[in-house]
Amino acid sequence: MDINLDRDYDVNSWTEVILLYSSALKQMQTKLEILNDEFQHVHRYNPIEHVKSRLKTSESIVKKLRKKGYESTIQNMVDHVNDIAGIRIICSFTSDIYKIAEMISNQSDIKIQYVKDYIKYPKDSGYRSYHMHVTVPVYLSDRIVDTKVEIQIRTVAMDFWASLEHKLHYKFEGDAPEHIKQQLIECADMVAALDDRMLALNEEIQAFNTEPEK
Ligand code: 0O2
Repeated sequence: MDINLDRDYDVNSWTEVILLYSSALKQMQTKLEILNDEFQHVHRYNPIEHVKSRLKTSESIVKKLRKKGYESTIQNMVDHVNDIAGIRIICSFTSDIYKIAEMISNQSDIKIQYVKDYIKYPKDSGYRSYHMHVTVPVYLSDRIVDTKVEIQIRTVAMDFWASLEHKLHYKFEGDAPEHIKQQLIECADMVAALDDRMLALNEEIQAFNTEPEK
């Protein structure tokens, strides 16, 4: 790692910054648990299948700074790397994604910085997911720090594709042959079609359950 840690000031800053990001993740995880429990209580249904969280590795932070043309300093990392704290929410249906995003947006202490809807506008790779860049307040002993968190919301099927694509791409160091890229795009389209079909099926089943008995 070549983030400059040769001065006490930087070591302290690094530890403090990491403490903030990991606290922000804990804060978000609790919020999501509460939302899911309440949703289960009211609607007898869990929109969230599971949640994963991670802090970006120092190597990955340095790589991103380099890619964006910034020096590896703690200030640059705080200012320009928006996904040091990352939460991934996996749900069953595409409609759950927008429900969860709305529930998060409705929390008054969460500030939405920007949203990237890669479901309406998939990436060229075929990647689909809904990204929210937010800040959550972290309450320290003497101040409150709004801390950045990237929230990725996707279905089980989108997550399956993204995990495998990530592994395959890693093998080619991001430069896969054209025919492999093309097949991955086709698989992403199949995943999207599967999501649409499962959603339609779920809606049909829900309507069937609520139809009055004759
Ligand atoms: P990792 O290991 O997942 O953390 P910004 O963060 O807004 O300044 P950036 O970095 O261009 O800009 O963000 P982008 O492309 O909107 O989203 C970045 C993250 O989304 C990636 O994180 C991946 O997690 C995921 N992602 C984006 N595109 C793809 C894709 O084509 N395939 C897969 N599998 N995942 C993708 P990192 O930093 O790459 O790594």
